[in-house]
Amino acid sequence: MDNASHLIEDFHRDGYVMMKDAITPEQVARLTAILDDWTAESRRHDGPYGRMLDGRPRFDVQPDVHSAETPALRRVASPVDMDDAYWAVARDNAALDLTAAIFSPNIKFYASKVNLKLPGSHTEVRYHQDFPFDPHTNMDMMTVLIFLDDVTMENGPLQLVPESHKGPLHSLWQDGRFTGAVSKEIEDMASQRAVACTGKAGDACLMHSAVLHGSSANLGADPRRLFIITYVAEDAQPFVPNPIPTIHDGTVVRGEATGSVRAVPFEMELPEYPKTASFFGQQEGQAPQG
Ligand SMILES: O=C(O)CCC(=O)C(=O)O
Repeated sequence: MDNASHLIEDFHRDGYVMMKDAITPEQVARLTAILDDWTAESRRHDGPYGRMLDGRPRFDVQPDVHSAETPALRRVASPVDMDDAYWAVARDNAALDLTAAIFSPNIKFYASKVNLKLPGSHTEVRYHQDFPFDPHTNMDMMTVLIFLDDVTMENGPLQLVPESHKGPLHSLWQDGRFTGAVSKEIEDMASQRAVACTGKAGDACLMHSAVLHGSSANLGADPRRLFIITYVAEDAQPFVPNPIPTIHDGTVVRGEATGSVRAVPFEMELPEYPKTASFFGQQEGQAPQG
């Protein structure tokens, strides 16, 4: 069995797979240099700022922490709309090839973001599955998390629950409010079973959209920054507007456009379109930001 077959088999069993060198050191250097500039710019702002396609702020910062002295930029929405280096990586990388081998030769780009955990930022992600944020007619949706820094046990690695893609879709609504996070009971179960995804800058974690995952704060001295891309099978059609709108939504990045739809049965509550800069605000129960 060749290496790709191993990775495909591991993915179907575990719901995720780690890939070494998904992008080149030169690409890592270029993407992080751009991110360094964006982080420097964030020092001049005291709250979420910028504008994405739907008018919400593009850059999100950690409340009560972010300042000129301690920048705590935590999210850049749709970097592919701002810089061609990000789009070049999103439209062509080794993890995309593996996604096509796993799901379908025909793959569309759906969304992208950078999640940052800068030292001292206290940014954390509560447990959730991605699919209930972005329901489509079928579940061939891949979240590719590209490491822009070495990810260690100290700097807040992604924690995910192996094989959880075979289980139920969990509600992201708690007590009548869309929290973007699973219930306390599911969270406790998840945190006991989760494994950490660590690796070198340039590596990637490919995660099925139904895998339960979250991550805790960066307790180290080095940043942990991820370029996160969502790809879907070309015949998966969305049920809701894209919460991270992009000029590249639906671009076929592998194979061809067939214009078809494939549907599988499932039941879930529809998500709430975010009113804040990012899902961090939904997870924190923040009031809408302008
Ligand atoms: O940044 C992380 O650790 C997890 C990212 C994530 O789950 C998300 O943005 O949906």
